[in-house]
Amino acid sequence: MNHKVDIIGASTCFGQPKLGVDFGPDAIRYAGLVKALEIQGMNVEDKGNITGQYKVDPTLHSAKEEMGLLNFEQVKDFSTELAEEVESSVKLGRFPLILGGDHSLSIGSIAGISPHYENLGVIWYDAHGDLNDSETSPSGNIHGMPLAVACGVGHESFVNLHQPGVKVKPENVVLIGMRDLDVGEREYIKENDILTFTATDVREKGMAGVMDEAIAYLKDKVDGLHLSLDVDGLDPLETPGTGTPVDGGMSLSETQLAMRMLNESDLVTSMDLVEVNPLLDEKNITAEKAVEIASFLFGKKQL
Ligand code: NNH
Ligand code: MN
Ligand code: MN
Ligand code: MN
Repeated sequence: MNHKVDIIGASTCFGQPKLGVDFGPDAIRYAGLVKALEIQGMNVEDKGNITGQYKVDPTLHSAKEEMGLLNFEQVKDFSTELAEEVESSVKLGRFPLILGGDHSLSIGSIAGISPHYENLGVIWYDAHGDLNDSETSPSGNIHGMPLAVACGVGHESFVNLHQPGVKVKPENVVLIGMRDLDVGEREYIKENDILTFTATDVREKGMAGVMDEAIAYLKDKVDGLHLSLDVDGLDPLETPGTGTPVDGGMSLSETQLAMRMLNESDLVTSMDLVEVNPLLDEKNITAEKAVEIASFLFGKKQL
């Protein structure tokens, strides 16, 4: 595991309609992220927040649509700025830990990371596939699309953001925790044969079994591994402070186990920790669990 960690706050809410997820990065900081990682021996640098040039207007609830994409301009601008920041972190040999913010930020984070790898792997830990495009999306919310974009599907200015071309091959993707997939996403997963573990697969095989399979599948073919963890992958009883909760999710202890196994695999080179919305939370417990999850990825153990 890279010991040099850059914390990059991705303070955006334009990928979905609920205000407050842009405060996620600061909520995670207030829950003690920097200290928690320093205790694990990490050299941590907090790079502050990326905001993009567009200001959030809390009185304005109607998002502007462009070709079925809500807040298209804002997401494009934000992602471009984030990709630059993430790329400079990777270039310095540091581990970018990107705090969200809604999941549309992964358009930018993956665009900044992938040029530095021949074969970037991605683990998408989420209730959702985030594999929609403007045609399959039931909502027009771009936070349901970033993995499709990374795989080369979607609006060309997203697909070619920061660097032209496909950022991640579908055969290098593993989905974990899926339980709310849209019709078009299911088709995409089948057509591209994406290794997928639903929430009930986790129940059936156990998290250890799932992570063994995921790590074995990725380890010999990828030269970098990006973990994109949406806190709605966990059960809403664990992480209520998120915009689109789905029952039947992972527990904190299953997630800790997954993180411990990833730590031991030594494969992970970057991470998004997203969809923490303190305005929907109860006493910041979702941010506290986000800190716990990151701590386990960086080596925290219970004994
Ligand atoms: N699949 C739905 C959509 O595309 C919901 C996406 N919401 C998420 N994704 N939180 O992780 O609108
Ligand atoms: Mn989700
Ligand atoms: Mn570049
Ligand atoms: Mn997501």
